[in-house]
Amino acid sequence: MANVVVIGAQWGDEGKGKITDLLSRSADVVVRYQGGVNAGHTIVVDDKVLKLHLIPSGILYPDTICLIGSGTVVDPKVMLGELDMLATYSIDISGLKLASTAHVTMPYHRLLDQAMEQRRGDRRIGTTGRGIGPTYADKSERNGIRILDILDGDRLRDRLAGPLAEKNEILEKLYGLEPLDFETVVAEYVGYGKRLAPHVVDCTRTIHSAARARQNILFEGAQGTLLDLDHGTYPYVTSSNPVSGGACIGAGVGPTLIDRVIGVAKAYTTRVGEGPFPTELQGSLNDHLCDRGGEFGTTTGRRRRCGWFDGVIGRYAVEVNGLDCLAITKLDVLDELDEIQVCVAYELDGERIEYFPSSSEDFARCQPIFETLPGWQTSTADCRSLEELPPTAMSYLRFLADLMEVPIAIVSLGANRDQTIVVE
Ligand code: 2SA
Ligand code: MG
Repeated sequence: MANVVVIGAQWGDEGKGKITDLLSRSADVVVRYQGGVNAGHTIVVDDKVLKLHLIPSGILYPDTICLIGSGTVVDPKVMLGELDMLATYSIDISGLKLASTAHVTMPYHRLLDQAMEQRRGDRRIGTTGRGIGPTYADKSERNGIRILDILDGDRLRDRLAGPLAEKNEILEKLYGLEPLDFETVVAEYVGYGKRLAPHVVDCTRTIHSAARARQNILFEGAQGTLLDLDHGTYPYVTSSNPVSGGACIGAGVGPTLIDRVIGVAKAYTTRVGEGPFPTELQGSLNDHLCDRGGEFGTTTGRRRRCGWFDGVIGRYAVEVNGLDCLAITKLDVLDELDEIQVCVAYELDGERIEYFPSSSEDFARCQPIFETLPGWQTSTADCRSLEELPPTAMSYLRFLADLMEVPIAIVSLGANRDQTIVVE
């Protein structure tokens, strides 16, 4: 399998969890390289539905090392909750490794994320409220607390004193919130550190010793391309780099280590949170996709906005990630429709454009130009090969592949592991 990066080609929730679960079978190491507990993947194994936010889905394979990389931000309380949940299913967690250099989401990050959102009013971003932005901001400002800092009480006291005093002032004066007690925070986080310590490793050394042993490494992106801090619909983005290049930074590898990049896209589009979304549907079609696709956030339970497949952002995702191929998920959600639309270009101020505009204001004015394709109105849930798919469903897939000029390598037709077609 070699070294593979799996990324979301849309706004997140493309079904990456299922695809990485599939690929994890042949991976020796699975690495998360960005994001934190804002992510959420749902994995269905037999009749068990597991919801994970931080821990890679590869944890289900006992011999796989799962590394939460340096570029992630870690809320230790949530992470320990996930470990406890996995323990109740008797899943072996000894392969779980956590980068000592990952940044820690502290209680003030969560409070600030929520307070800042409230203050933004109708300019809010629609964050998950999990403290992601403030944690990354502190990292950039060099005020962050890293995993290695919570492994030692004295070290944490030393690192935390300045930032906590400053945060308390902001919480109190700007937002009218209660300040946090220094010793209480220290005790709580040192406690988390103690429990996490057996999993803590040096991120780059772990990866490179696997690479030297020619093990297969799977880099698992969270969120999606259009939520990328640099390349997404700024400011309606997350605070990390979900694009494939983020794997190099967040894991500490050079681009030459990566052999293949797989983009995951839904057969339609969803977005959760605020920000422009040209192909968004209103009314009954939106409701149909949402209900049929179970489009509710794994982390916040928020209803996802639904729309048609957008080939313009698809092509953009192919370029910024250097995609070799695509996995198309949730094709079965379209089963009942008599007609399906695909956005092939935008109209911006009376002009046809085929590229993703860099300004969110321009993007918000883009009107989708659709092509209409026939639906198949047959269940695809039990199809196990391309030949078994209705010809109109095949034509739909071919249309998407031609539009984005990359082959489709995987088609997913439901949440279960076996509802998958791998194109040879
Ligand atoms: P944040 O919390 O600072 O990262 O939010 C900034 C924007 O990024 C979006 N975002 C997401 N979009 C889709 N899925 C995500 N994960 C969860 C899921 C979300 C949930 O799997 O469903 O449960 O609500 C995710 N995480 C961040 C977010 O909506 C903002 O637009
Ligand atoms: Mg998700």
